Amino acid sequence: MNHPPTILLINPWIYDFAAHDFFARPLGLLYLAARLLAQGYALRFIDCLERPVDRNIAKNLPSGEHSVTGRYHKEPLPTPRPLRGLPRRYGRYGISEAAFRDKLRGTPWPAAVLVTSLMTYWYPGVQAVIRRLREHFPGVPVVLGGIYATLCPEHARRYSGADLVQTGPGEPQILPLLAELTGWDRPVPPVLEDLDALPYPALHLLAERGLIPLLTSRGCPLNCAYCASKLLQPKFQQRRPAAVVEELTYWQARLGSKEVAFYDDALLINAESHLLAILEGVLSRGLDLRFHTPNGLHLKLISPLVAKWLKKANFSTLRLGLETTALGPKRLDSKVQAGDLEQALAALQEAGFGADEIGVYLLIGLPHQEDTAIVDAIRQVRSLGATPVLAQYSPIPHTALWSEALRVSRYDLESEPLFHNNSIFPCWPEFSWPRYSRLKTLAAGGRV
Ligand code: B12
Repeated sequence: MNHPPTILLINPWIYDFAAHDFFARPLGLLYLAARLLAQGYALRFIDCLERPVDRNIAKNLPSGEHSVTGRYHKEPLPTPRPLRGLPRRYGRYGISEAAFRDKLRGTPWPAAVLVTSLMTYWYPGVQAVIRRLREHFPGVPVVLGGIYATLCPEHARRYSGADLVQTGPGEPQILPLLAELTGWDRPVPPVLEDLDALPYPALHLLAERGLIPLLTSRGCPLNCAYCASKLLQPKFQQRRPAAVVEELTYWQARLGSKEVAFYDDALLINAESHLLAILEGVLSRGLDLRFHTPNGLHLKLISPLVAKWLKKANFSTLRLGLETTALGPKRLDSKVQAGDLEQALAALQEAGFGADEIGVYLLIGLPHQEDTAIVDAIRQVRSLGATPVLAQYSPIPHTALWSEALRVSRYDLESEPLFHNNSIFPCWPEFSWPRYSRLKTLAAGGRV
Protein backbone atom coordinates (compact mmCIF):
# COMPACT_ATOMS: atom_id res chain seq x y z
CA MET A 1 0.00 0.00 0.00
CA ASN A 2 1.39 3.39 -0.97
CA HIS A 3 -1.01 5.94 0.46
CA PRO A 4 -1.10 5.99 4.19
CA PRO A 5 -4.50 4.93 5.49
CA THR A 6 -6.64 7.53 7.27
CA ILE A 7 -7.47 6.80 10.88
CA LEU A 8 -10.30 8.73 12.51
CA LEU A 9 -9.98 9.44 16.24
CA ILE A 10 -12.99 10.42 18.32
CA ASN A 11 -13.38 11.92 21.78
CA PRO A 12 -17.08 11.24 22.43
CA TRP A 13 -19.80 13.39 23.98
CA ILE A 14 -20.55 13.38 27.69
CA TYR A 15 -24.08 12.29 28.60
CA ASP A 16 -24.78 13.27 32.19
CA PHE A 17 -26.71 15.52 34.55
CA ALA A 18 -23.73 17.82 34.99
CA ALA A 19 -20.34 18.35 33.35
CA HIS A 20 -17.86 21.17 33.30
CA ASP A 21 -14.58 21.53 31.47
CA PHE A 22 -12.17 21.62 34.39
CA PHE A 23 -8.87 21.33 32.48
CA ALA A 24 -10.23 18.24 30.68
CA ARG A 25 -8.53 17.04 27.49
CA PRO A 26 -8.48 13.57 25.87
CA LEU A 27 -4.84 12.99 26.71
CA GLY A 28 -4.85 9.18 26.31
CA LEU A 29 -6.19 9.42 22.76
CA LEU A 30 -3.66 12.14 21.91
CA TYR A 31 -0.82 9.90 23.08
CA LEU A 32 -2.03 7.25 20.65
CA ALA A 33 -2.43 9.85 17.89
CA ALA A 34 1.25 10.75 18.26
CA ARG A 35 2.22 7.13 17.84
CA LEU A 36 0.14 6.84 14.69
CA LEU A 37 1.58 10.03 13.20
CA ALA A 38 5.10 8.72 13.81
CA GLN A 39 4.10 5.55 11.95
CA GLY A 40 2.99 7.55 8.90
CA TYR A 41 -0.79 7.26 9.21
CA ALA A 42 -3.01 10.13 8.05
CA LEU A 43 -5.14 11.28 10.98
CA ARG A 44 -8.49 12.95 11.44
CA PHE A 45 -9.70 13.96 14.88
CA ILE A 46 -13.22 14.79 16.01
CA ASP A 47 -13.37 16.24 19.50
CA CYS A 48 -17.00 16.19 20.62
CA LEU A 49 -15.97 18.11 23.74
CA GLU A 50 -14.45 21.00 21.88
CA ARG A 51 -15.82 24.23 23.32
CA PRO A 52 -16.51 27.14 21.04
CA VAL A 53 -13.45 29.31 21.42
CA ASP A 54 -14.89 32.78 21.45
CA ARG A 55 -11.96 34.91 20.38
CA ASN A 56 -13.67 38.07 21.60
CA ILE A 57 -14.24 36.68 25.03
CA ALA A 58 -10.70 35.37 25.16
CA LYS A 59 -9.39 38.77 24.09
CA ASN A 60 -11.36 40.61 26.74
CA LEU A 61 -10.39 38.47 29.67
CA PRO A 62 -8.59 40.48 32.32
CA SER A 63 -4.88 39.81 32.11
CA GLY A 64 -3.95 36.80 34.17
CA GLU A 65 -7.29 35.12 33.45
CA HIS A 66 -7.51 32.12 31.19
CA SER A 67 -10.22 30.46 29.17
CA VAL A 68 -8.89 26.94 29.24
CA THR A 69 -11.71 25.83 31.54
CA GLY A 70 -15.39 26.59 31.10
CA ARG A 71 -18.88 25.48 30.25
CA TYR A 72 -19.74 22.90 27.66
CA HIS A 73 -22.68 23.50 25.39
CA LYS A 74 -25.59 21.33 26.67
CA GLU A 75 -28.56 19.91 24.79
CA PRO A 76 -31.33 18.42 26.90
CA LEU A 77 -32.11 14.74 26.36
CA PRO A 78 -34.60 12.37 27.92
CA THR A 79 -33.16 10.76 31.06
CA PRO A 80 -32.23 7.12 30.42
CA ARG A 81 -34.78 4.72 31.90
CA PRO A 82 -32.66 3.47 34.84
CA LEU A 83 -32.17 7.04 36.06
CA ARG A 84 -35.72 8.34 35.53
CA GLY A 85 -37.46 10.19 38.30
CA LEU A 86 -34.42 12.08 39.57
CA PRO A 87 -34.94 15.81 39.90
CA ARG A 88 -32.04 16.59 37.56
CA ARG A 89 -31.89 17.41 33.88
CA TYR A 90 -30.01 14.97 31.70
CA GLY A 91 -28.28 16.08 28.55
CA ARG A 92 -25.56 15.85 25.97
CA TYR A 93 -22.50 17.98 26.60
CA GLY A 94 -20.26 19.08 23.76
CA ILE A 95 -20.70 20.00 20.12
CA SER A 96 -24.15 19.85 18.54
CA GLU A 97 -25.49 16.88 16.65
CA ALA A 98 -25.36 18.95 13.45
CA ALA A 99 -21.73 19.93 14.04
CA PHE A 100 -20.81 16.29 14.60
CA ARG A 101 -22.50 15.20 11.38
CA ASP A 102 -20.77 18.01 9.50
CA LYS A 103 -17.43 16.86 10.79
CA LEU A 104 -18.20 13.29 9.69
CA ARG A 105 -19.12 14.55 6.22
CA GLY A 106 -15.82 16.41 6.04
CA THR A 107 -13.82 13.28 6.89
CA PRO A 108 -12.34 11.13 4.11
CA TRP A 109 -13.32 7.46 4.27
CA PRO A 110 -11.20 6.07 7.15
CA ALA A 111 -9.56 2.65 7.32
CA ALA A 112 -10.44 2.42 11.03
CA VAL A 113 -11.93 4.54 13.81
CA LEU A 114 -10.54 4.78 17.34
CA VAL A 115 -12.92 5.94 20.05
CA THR A 116 -11.79 6.79 23.57
CA SER A 117 -13.84 6.73 26.76
CA LEU A 118 -13.61 8.25 30.21
CA MET A 119 -16.16 7.85 33.05
CA THR A 120 -17.90 4.47 33.06
CA TYR A 121 -21.32 6.15 33.41
CA TRP A 122 -20.73 8.28 30.31
CA TYR A 123 -21.09 5.22 28.04
CA PRO A 124 -24.30 6.53 26.38
CA GLY A 125 -22.14 9.22 24.75
CA VAL A 126 -19.85 6.48 23.42
CA GLN A 127 -22.84 4.52 22.08
CA ALA A 128 -24.29 7.62 20.43
CA VAL A 129 -21.05 8.38 18.62
CA ILE A 130 -20.60 4.79 17.45
CA ARG A 131 -24.20 4.57 16.20
CA ARG A 132 -23.64 7.63 14.01
CA LEU A 133 -20.31 6.28 12.79
CA ARG A 134 -21.98 3.07 11.73
CA GLU A 135 -24.54 4.96 9.64
CA HIS A 136 -21.97 7.22 8.07
CA PHE A 137 -19.10 4.77 7.53
CA PRO A 138 -20.73 1.34 7.29
CA GLY A 139 -18.25 -1.49 7.40
CA VAL A 140 -15.36 0.56 8.83
CA PRO A 141 -13.93 -1.14 11.93
CA VAL A 142 -14.51 0.78 15.17
CA VAL A 143 -12.14 0.20 18.08
CA LEU A 144 -13.04 1.36 21.59
CA GLY A 145 -10.53 1.84 24.40
CA GLY A 146 -10.03 4.05 27.45
CA ILE A 147 -11.29 4.03 31.01
CA TYR A 148 -14.88 2.79 30.55
CA ALA A 149 -13.60 0.09 28.16
CA THR A 150 -10.94 -0.99 30.69
CA LEU A 151 -13.18 -0.99 33.77
CA CYS A 152 -16.33 -2.47 32.17
CA PRO A 153 -15.09 -4.51 29.18
CA GLU A 154 -17.96 -7.01 29.16
CA HIS A 155 -20.53 -4.24 29.22
CA ALA A 156 -18.66 -2.37 26.49
CA ARG A 157 -18.43 -5.49 24.30
CA ARG A 158 -22.15 -6.04 24.62
CA TYR A 159 -23.52 -2.55 24.39
CA SER A 160 -21.08 -0.03 22.91
CA GLY A 161 -21.52 -1.13 19.32
CA ALA A 162 -17.73 -1.20 18.74
CA ASP A 163 -16.17 -4.06 16.76
CA LEU A 164 -13.27 -4.31 19.18
CA VAL A 165 -12.98 -3.30 22.81
CA GLN A 166 -9.39 -2.95 24.00
CA THR A 167 -8.43 -2.69 27.66
CA GLY A 168 -5.43 -1.06 29.36
CA PRO A 169 -2.75 1.32 28.07
CA GLY A 170 -3.03 1.67 24.31
CA GLU A 171 0.61 2.32 23.41
CA PRO A 172 1.75 -1.32 23.25
CA GLN A 173 -1.27 -2.56 21.30
CA ILE A 174 -2.29 0.13 18.88
CA LEU A 175 0.26 -0.27 16.06
CA PRO A 176 0.04 -4.07 15.71
CA LEU A 177 -3.74 -3.83 15.87
CA LEU A 178 -3.97 -1.17 13.16
CA ALA A 179 -1.45 -2.96 10.96
CA GLU A 180 -3.80 -5.92 11.06
CA LEU A 181 -6.93 -3.85 10.40
CA THR A 182 -5.51 -1.65 7.65
CA GLY A 183 -2.72 -3.69 6.07
CA TRP A 184 -0.28 -0.77 6.61
CA ASP A 185 2.64 -3.02 7.24
CA ARG A 186 5.51 -0.75 8.13
CA PRO A 187 7.82 -2.26 10.72
CA VAL A 188 6.33 -1.67 14.15
CA PRO A 189 8.80 0.01 16.50
CA PRO A 190 9.46 -1.90 19.70
CA VAL A 191 7.46 -0.93 22.76
CA LEU A 192 9.90 0.58 25.18
CA GLU A 193 9.45 0.59 28.91
CA ASP A 194 10.79 4.13 29.09
CA LEU A 195 7.96 6.71 29.24
CA ASP A 196 10.30 9.32 27.80
CA ALA A 197 10.71 7.29 24.65
CA LEU A 198 7.04 7.90 23.77
CA PRO A 199 6.36 10.70 21.32
CA TYR A 200 4.69 13.74 22.92
CA PRO A 201 0.88 13.58 22.86
CA ALA A 202 -0.49 15.26 19.71
CA LEU A 203 -1.77 18.39 21.48
CA HIS A 204 -1.61 20.33 18.24
CA LEU A 205 -4.79 18.49 17.17
CA LEU A 206 -6.80 20.31 19.86
CA ALA A 207 -8.77 23.44 18.95
CA GLU A 208 -7.87 25.12 22.21
CA ARG A 209 -4.16 25.69 22.52
CA GLY A 210 -3.82 27.51 25.80
CA LEU A 211 -3.57 24.38 27.95
CA ILE A 212 -0.91 21.69 28.19
CA PRO A 213 -2.38 18.62 29.90
CA LEU A 214 0.70 16.98 31.36
CA LEU A 215 1.67 13.57 32.69
CA THR A 216 5.03 13.37 34.44
CA SER A 217 4.30 9.84 35.66
CA ARG A 218 1.86 6.99 35.18
CA GLY A 219 0.12 5.02 37.91
CA CYS A 220 0.34 5.42 41.68
CA PRO A 221 2.26 3.50 44.36
CA LEU A 222 -0.54 3.92 46.92
CA ASN A 223 -3.59 1.75 47.24
CA CYS A 224 -6.71 3.71 48.15
CA ALA A 225 -9.81 1.57 48.38
CA TYR A 226 -11.99 3.76 46.14
CA CYS A 227 -9.49 4.46 43.37
CA ALA A 228 -8.94 2.69 40.06
CA SER A 229 -5.43 3.94 39.35
CA LYS A 230 -3.75 0.54 39.89
CA LEU A 231 -6.22 -1.17 37.56
CA LEU A 232 -5.67 1.35 34.80
CA GLN A 233 -1.88 1.62 35.11
CA PRO A 234 -0.55 -1.24 37.25
CA LYS A 235 3.00 0.02 37.39
CA PHE A 236 4.10 3.33 38.90
CA GLN A 237 6.65 5.02 36.62
CA GLN A 238 8.06 8.53 36.63
CA ARG A 239 9.60 10.41 33.73
CA ARG A 240 12.96 12.12 33.84
CA PRO A 241 12.57 15.75 34.98
CA ALA A 242 14.75 17.02 32.11
CA ALA A 243 12.49 15.28 29.58
CA VAL A 244 9.40 16.89 31.11
CA VAL A 245 11.03 20.34 30.93
CA GLU A 246 11.87 19.65 27.26
CA GLU A 247 8.24 18.82 26.57
CA LEU A 248 6.98 22.02 28.23
CA THR A 249 9.56 24.08 26.34
CA TYR A 250 8.45 22.46 23.09
CA TRP A 251 4.72 23.14 23.59
CA GLN A 252 5.22 26.70 24.75
CA ALA A 253 7.31 27.43 21.66
CA ARG A 254 5.03 25.57 19.25
CA LEU A 255 1.57 26.45 20.55
CA GLY A 256 2.20 29.42 22.81
CA SER A 257 0.42 27.62 25.67
CA LYS A 258 0.75 29.13 29.13
CA GLU A 259 -1.42 26.96 31.35
CA VAL A 260 -0.38 23.49 32.48
CA ALA A 261 -2.66 20.93 34.17
CA PHE A 262 -1.02 17.94 35.80
CA TYR A 263 -2.94 14.68 35.28
CA ASP A 264 -0.63 12.61 37.49
CA ASP A 265 -2.17 10.44 40.19
CA ALA A 266 0.92 10.77 42.37
CA LEU A 267 2.69 13.98 41.42
CA LEU A 268 4.49 14.49 44.72
CA ILE A 269 6.17 11.10 45.11
CA ASN A 270 9.97 11.64 45.40
CA ALA A 271 9.16 15.35 45.21
CA GLU A 272 12.70 16.63 45.56
CA SER A 273 14.14 14.60 42.72
CA HIS A 274 10.99 14.76 40.59
CA LEU A 275 8.54 17.68 40.74
CA LEU A 276 10.95 20.15 42.30
CA ALA A 277 13.58 19.27 39.73
CA ILE A 278 11.01 19.87 36.99
CA LEU A 279 10.05 23.25 38.46
CA GLU A 280 13.67 24.24 38.83
CA GLY A 281 14.17 23.43 35.14
CA VAL A 282 11.10 25.45 34.17
CA LEU A 283 12.34 28.50 36.06
CA SER A 284 15.90 28.27 34.82
CA ARG A 285 14.61 28.07 31.22
CA GLY A 286 12.52 31.17 31.87
CA LEU A 287 9.30 29.51 30.69
CA ASP A 288 6.20 31.62 31.26
CA LEU A 289 3.79 29.04 32.65
CA ARG A 290 1.07 28.69 35.24
CA PHE A 291 0.25 25.36 36.86
CA HIS A 292 -2.94 23.64 38.00
CA THR A 293 -3.55 20.37 39.83
CA PRO A 294 -7.21 19.52 39.17
CA ASN A 295 -6.51 15.90 40.12
CA GLY A 296 -5.83 16.10 43.88
CA LEU A 297 -2.33 16.21 45.38
CA HIS A 298 -1.37 13.94 48.30
CA LEU A 299 -1.45 16.38 51.16
CA LYS A 300 0.87 14.31 53.33
CA LEU A 301 3.63 15.11 50.84
CA ILE A 302 3.26 18.88 50.97
CA SER A 303 6.28 19.88 53.04
CA PRO A 304 7.31 23.51 53.60
CA LEU A 305 9.92 23.06 50.84
CA VAL A 306 7.36 21.68 48.36
CA ALA A 307 4.91 24.48 49.22
CA LYS A 308 7.58 27.11 48.65
CA TRP A 309 8.33 25.71 45.20
CA LEU A 310 4.67 25.52 44.25
CA LYS A 311 4.38 29.23 44.97
CA LYS A 312 7.64 30.18 43.31
CA ALA A 313 6.75 28.26 40.14
CA ASN A 314 3.30 29.90 39.84
CA PHE A 315 0.80 27.21 40.85
CA SER A 316 -2.63 28.72 40.67
CA THR A 317 -5.35 26.08 41.05
CA LEU A 318 -4.43 23.75 43.89
CA ARG A 319 -6.54 20.76 44.84
CA LEU A 320 -5.60 18.46 47.68
CA GLY A 321 -7.11 15.03 48.25
CA LEU A 322 -8.43 14.41 51.74
CA GLU A 323 -11.11 11.75 51.88
CA THR A 324 -12.61 13.05 55.16
CA THR A 325 -11.13 14.20 58.42
CA ALA A 326 -12.42 11.10 60.21
CA LEU A 327 -9.36 9.04 61.04
CA GLY A 328 -9.01 5.54 62.35
CA PRO A 329 -9.45 1.96 61.22
CA LYS A 330 -12.45 2.71 59.01
CA ARG A 331 -10.44 5.05 56.85
CA LEU A 332 -10.35 4.13 53.20
CA ASP A 333 -7.21 5.73 51.94
CA SER A 334 -3.80 4.90 53.18
CA LYS A 335 -2.35 8.30 52.68
CA VAL A 336 -3.69 10.68 55.32
CA GLN A 337 -2.90 10.59 59.03
CA ALA A 338 -3.61 12.85 61.98
CA GLY A 339 -1.96 16.22 61.60
CA ASP A 340 -1.32 15.87 57.86
CA LEU A 341 -4.01 18.36 56.87
CA GLU A 342 -2.84 20.91 59.43
CA GLN A 343 0.78 20.71 58.40
CA ALA A 344 0.05 20.81 54.66
CA LEU A 345 -2.20 23.85 54.96
CA ALA A 346 0.23 25.62 57.28
CA ALA A 347 3.03 25.04 54.76
CA LEU A 348 0.93 26.39 51.87
CA GLN A 349 -0.18 29.45 53.82
CA GLU A 350 3.33 30.15 54.94
CA ALA A 351 4.35 30.01 51.27
CA GLY A 352 1.74 32.65 50.47
CA PHE A 353 -1.35 30.76 49.18
CA GLY A 354 -4.71 32.20 50.22
CA ALA A 355 -7.81 30.27 51.31
CA ASP A 356 -9.51 30.57 47.93
CA GLU A 357 -6.47 29.17 46.14
CA ILE A 358 -6.38 25.96 48.18
CA GLY A 359 -9.25 23.57 47.43
CA VAL A 360 -9.51 20.43 49.55
CA TYR A 361 -11.47 17.56 48.00
CA LEU A 362 -13.78 15.87 50.48
CA LEU A 363 -15.20 12.61 49.27
CA ILE A 364 -18.86 12.44 50.07
CA GLY A 365 -21.38 9.65 49.61
CA LEU A 366 -19.03 6.86 50.69
CA PRO A 367 -20.57 3.66 52.06
CA HIS A 368 -21.36 4.07 55.77
CA GLN A 369 -20.38 7.72 55.81
CA GLU A 370 -22.39 9.82 58.23
CA ASP A 371 -23.42 13.41 57.63
CA THR A 372 -21.67 14.47 60.81
CA ALA A 373 -18.33 13.27 59.44
CA ILE A 374 -18.79 15.44 56.36
CA VAL A 375 -19.94 18.45 58.36
CA ASP A 376 -16.91 18.09 60.64
CA ALA A 377 -14.57 17.85 57.68
CA ILE A 378 -16.07 20.92 56.02
CA ARG A 379 -15.77 22.94 59.22
CA GLN A 380 -12.24 21.81 59.87
CA VAL A 381 -11.04 22.66 56.36
CA ARG A 382 -12.67 26.10 56.62
CA SER A 383 -11.29 26.79 60.06
CA LEU A 384 -7.81 25.90 58.83
CA GLY A 385 -8.08 28.53 56.11
CA ALA A 386 -8.78 26.49 52.97
CA THR A 387 -11.79 25.86 50.71
CA PRO A 388 -13.68 22.56 50.98
CA VAL A 389 -14.64 21.11 47.58
CA LEU A 390 -17.22 18.33 47.68
CA ALA A 391 -16.28 15.40 45.45
CA GLN A 392 -19.13 12.94 45.13
CA TYR A 393 -18.03 9.33 45.35
CA SER A 394 -18.36 7.23 42.21
CA PRO A 395 -18.07 3.48 42.88
CA ILE A 396 -15.63 1.80 40.49
CA PRO A 397 -15.64 -1.88 39.51
CA HIS A 398 -12.71 -4.03 40.71
CA THR A 399 -11.59 -1.52 43.38
CA ALA A 400 -11.25 -2.71 46.99
CA LEU A 401 -14.37 -0.79 47.97
CA TRP A 402 -16.51 -2.24 45.19
CA SER A 403 -18.02 -5.20 47.10
CA GLU A 404 -19.02 -2.89 49.93
CA ALA A 405 -20.44 -0.46 47.40
CA LEU A 406 -22.54 -3.25 45.89
CA ARG A 407 -23.78 -4.25 49.34
CA VAL A 408 -24.95 -0.82 50.46
CA SER A 409 -26.18 0.62 47.18
CA ARG A 410 -29.88 0.93 46.44
CA TYR A 411 -29.01 0.44 42.77
CA ASP A 412 -27.84 -2.58 40.78
CA LEU A 413 -24.32 -1.25 40.23
CA GLU A 414 -23.05 -4.50 38.80
CA SER A 415 -25.22 -4.65 35.73
CA GLU A 416 -25.71 -0.96 34.97
CA PRO A 417 -22.75 1.46 34.86
CA LEU A 418 -25.17 4.42 34.73
CA PHE A 419 -25.54 3.84 38.46
CA HIS A 420 -21.84 4.65 39.03
CA ASN A 421 -22.82 8.27 38.38
CA ASN A 422 -21.51 10.39 41.23
CA SER A 423 -24.45 12.80 40.86
CA ILE A 424 -26.91 10.20 42.18
CA PHE A 425 -24.90 9.26 45.31
CA PRO A 426 -25.37 5.57 44.62
CA CYS A 427 -23.77 4.40 47.89
CA TRP A 428 -25.19 6.90 50.32
CA PRO A 429 -28.16 5.19 51.94
CA GLU A 430 -29.26 8.31 53.83
CA PHE A 431 -29.04 10.49 50.75
CA SER A 432 -31.66 13.12 50.10
CA TRP A 433 -31.51 16.30 48.04
CA PRO A 434 -32.21 18.65 51.00
CA ARG A 435 -29.41 17.00 52.92
CA TYR A 436 -27.00 17.41 50.08
CA SER A 437 -27.95 21.06 49.52
CA ARG A 438 -27.32 21.71 53.19
CA LEU A 439 -23.80 20.29 52.90
CA LYS A 440 -23.17 22.25 49.73
CA THR A 441 -24.25 25.48 51.39
CA LEU A 442 -22.01 24.75 54.32
CA ALA A 443 -19.05 23.99 52.05
CA ALA A 444 -19.64 27.27 50.21
CA GLY A 445 -19.29 29.12 53.49
CA GLY A 446 -23.00 29.58 54.19
CA ARG A 447 -24.82 28.88 57.44
CA VAL A 448 -27.19 25.95 57.86
C1 B12 B 1 -7.05 13.52 34.88
C2 B12 B 1 -8.32 12.92 35.47
C3 B12 B 1 -9.41 13.76 35.64
C4 B12 B 1 -9.45 15.21 35.14
C5 B12 B 1 -10.08 15.36 33.74
C6 B12 B 1 -9.57 14.37 32.73
C7 B12 B 1 -10.22 14.40 31.37
N1 B12 B 1 -9.51 14.04 30.37
O1 B12 B 1 -11.36 14.76 31.20
C8 B12 B 1 -10.38 15.83 36.23
C9 B12 B 1 -9.50 16.23 37.36
C10 B12 B 1 -11.21 17.02 35.79
C11 B12 B 1 -11.21 14.60 36.63
C12 B12 B 1 -12.45 14.69 37.21
C13 B12 B 1 -13.18 13.60 37.69
N2 B12 B 1 -12.75 12.32 37.73
CO1 B12 B 1 -11.09 11.74 36.93
N3 B12 B 1 -9.43 11.05 36.46
C14 B12 B 1 -8.39 11.56 35.86
C15 B12 B 1 -7.25 10.52 35.83
C16 B12 B 1 -6.32 10.83 36.99
C17 B12 B 1 -6.38 10.42 34.58
C18 B12 B 1 -7.09 10.24 33.24
C19 B12 B 1 -6.08 10.37 32.15
O2 B12 B 1 -6.12 11.30 31.37
N4 B12 B 1 -5.08 9.51 32.12
C20 B12 B 1 -3.96 9.59 31.22
C21 B12 B 1 -4.17 8.90 29.89
C22 B12 B 1 -2.82 8.75 29.18
O3 B12 B 1 -4.69 7.63 30.14
P1 B12 B 1 -6.09 7.11 29.55
O4 B12 B 1 -7.03 8.22 29.30
O5 B12 B 1 -6.57 5.99 30.39
O6 B12 B 1 -5.68 6.55 28.11
C23 B12 B 1 -4.91 5.38 27.97
C24 B12 B 1 -5.74 4.09 27.90
O7 B12 B 1 -6.99 4.17 28.54
C25 B12 B 1 -5.81 3.78 26.45
N5 B12 B 1 -6.85 4.38 25.61
C26 B12 B 1 -7.51 5.54 25.74
N6 B12 B 1 -8.33 5.73 24.69
C27 B12 B 1 -8.17 4.69 23.87
C28 B12 B 1 -8.78 4.40 22.65
C29 B12 B 1 -8.43 3.20 21.99
C30 B12 B 1 -9.09 2.87 20.69
C31 B12 B 1 -7.48 2.30 22.57
C32 B12 B 1 -7.11 1.03 21.89
C33 B12 B 1 -6.88 2.61 23.81
C34 B12 B 1 -7.24 3.80 24.44
O8 B12 B 1 -4.56 4.24 25.96
C35 B12 B 1 -4.25 5.48 26.60
C36 B12 B 1 -2.75 5.65 26.68
O9 B12 B 1 -2.16 4.64 27.48
C37 B12 B 1 -8.05 9.19 36.07
C38 B12 B 1 -7.28 8.13 36.82
C39 B12 B 1 -6.29 7.41 35.94
N7 B12 B 1 -5.17 7.09 36.49
O10 B12 B 1 -6.54 7.15 34.77
C40 B12 B 1 -9.26 9.68 36.89
C41 B12 B 1 -10.61 8.96 36.78
C42 B12 B 1 -10.91 8.72 35.32
N8 B12 B 1 -11.55 9.96 37.30
C43 B12 B 1 -12.50 9.44 38.02
C44 B12 B 1 -13.47 10.20 38.72
C45 B12 B 1 -14.34 9.46 39.71
C46 B12 B 1 -13.59 11.58 38.51
C47 B12 B 1 -14.67 12.49 39.15
C48 B12 B 1 -16.08 11.95 39.10
C49 B12 B 1 -14.21 12.82 40.56
C50 B12 B 1 -15.25 13.51 41.40
N9 B12 B 1 -15.89 12.78 42.28
O11 B12 B 1 -15.48 14.67 41.24
C51 B12 B 1 -14.53 13.78 38.30
C52 B12 B 1 -15.63 13.83 37.24
C53 B12 B 1 -15.40 14.75 36.11
C54 B12 B 1 -16.61 15.29 35.48
N10 B12 B 1 -17.82 14.98 35.88
O12 B12 B 1 -16.46 16.05 34.58
C55 B12 B 1 -12.39 7.93 38.07
C56 B12 B 1 -13.33 7.17 37.09
C57 B12 B 1 -14.67 6.84 37.66
C58 B12 B 1 -15.55 6.08 36.73
N11 B12 B 1 -16.66 5.59 37.28
O13 B12 B 1 -15.30 5.90 35.56
C59 B12 B 1 -10.87 7.74 37.74
C60 B12 B 1 -10.55 6.40 37.10
C61 B12 B 1 -10.09 7.95 39.06
C62 B12 B 1 -10.47 7.02 40.17
N12 B12 B 1 -11.09 7.53 41.20
O14 B12 B 1 -10.21 5.87 40.18
N13 B12 B 1 -10.55 13.46 36.37
